[in-house]
Amino acid sequence: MRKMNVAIVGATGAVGTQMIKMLENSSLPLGTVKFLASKRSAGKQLSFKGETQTIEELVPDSFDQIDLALFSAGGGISAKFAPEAVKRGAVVVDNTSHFRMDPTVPLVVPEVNPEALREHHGIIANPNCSTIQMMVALEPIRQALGLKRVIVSTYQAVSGAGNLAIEELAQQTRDFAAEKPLDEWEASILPASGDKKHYPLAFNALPQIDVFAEGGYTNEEWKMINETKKIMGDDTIRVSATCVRIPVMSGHSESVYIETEKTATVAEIQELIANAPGAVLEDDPSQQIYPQALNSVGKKETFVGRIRKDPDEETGVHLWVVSDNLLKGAAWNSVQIAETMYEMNLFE
Ligand code: NAP
Ligand code: 3JM
Repeated sequence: MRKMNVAIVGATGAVGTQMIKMLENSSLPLGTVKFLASKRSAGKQLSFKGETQTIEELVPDSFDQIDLALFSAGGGISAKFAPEAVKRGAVVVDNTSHFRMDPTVPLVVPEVNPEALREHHGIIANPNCSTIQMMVALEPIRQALGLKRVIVSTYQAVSGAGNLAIEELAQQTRDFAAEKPLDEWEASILPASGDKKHYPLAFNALPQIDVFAEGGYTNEEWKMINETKKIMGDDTIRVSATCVRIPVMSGHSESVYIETEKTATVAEIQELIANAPGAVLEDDPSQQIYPQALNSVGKKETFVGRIRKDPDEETGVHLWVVSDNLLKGAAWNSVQIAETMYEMNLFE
């Protein structure tokens, strides 16, 4: 195929910055690469493959001659501009939640359901960061043993909430070090920028990610529940989630409890993970080996450990699942989707 012209929407963001790095190292045959953001960033410069590039303001005509558009600038921007990109002939990989549950839009983790890409109508949705890493860990178990039930609690890094949230935590941490009283710490973004109240994250744990919705669950929790069923193509899997933000910069951790159809030993489950694409087994309690958020940063894989049987439920298994939320959770999964589509000849 001829070279592919790519646009990155939200190129200055926490996700967009990592998209640029993933694209720099991608196997895709790149033509021009456009860096799009808001008017605030237009004219600023960044480096791509050692060359200086200028950021442009996002407008509908930004997508003329573009083959692939990677979106991560918020759901409202995707709602408005993804159809404009498709109209102009681009394939869109969208990182926001806007299109994820649309039945005409594939929701893809390449290790799990690459064949869904064949059904696309111009837009492919990248799942939520917390869903993606859980899918990498659970799909090999589902294939071998069947999956009846998932109960997950997350320990999510602040970088999943964007650059302003990262800066807010950094400032609160400096305030703590300077012994500033708690009531003088600034909190205007977290737990959810669109919500009424804001709380400090430094030295804290906030059991709210995104806003509250039906049944006392937050939107982030509903994303994990609904996306899991769609990606695994099975509405009968019982899923529940509790999503918690903790003061870690990058790397989401998850305590995942599952019930399978068939029983297996810990050693058998460890082998399934060790042989699974995109997963790395880090599980040796005798040597205190287990996945850690800090060690996951900058890596594309999902790390799995602490695998153990539930003491009371024969088919119950506990796992600890860690991945870089900005890479497999967002930028890498998106670029991997594009690379997979290229390999499947889905760019005409
Ligand atoms: P961020 O650090 O706040 O960056 C936001 C980006 O969007 C910036 O590049 C910003 O450009 C751009 N933007 C904002 N308003 C715009 C406008 N009116 N027109 C054009 N560009 C605009 O946020 P982030 O963490 O990178 O996340 C961005 C989005 O990605 C989120 O809103 C979310 O939907 C999605 N996301 C998905 C996952 C996932 O799990 N798959 C994870 C994190 C985020 P300026 O610098 O010019 O303001
Ligand atoms: C991760 O539209 C927005 O305000 C973005 C909110 C957001 C999302 C989302 O819902 O797209 C922030 C961080 C996500 C996500 O991946 O679901």
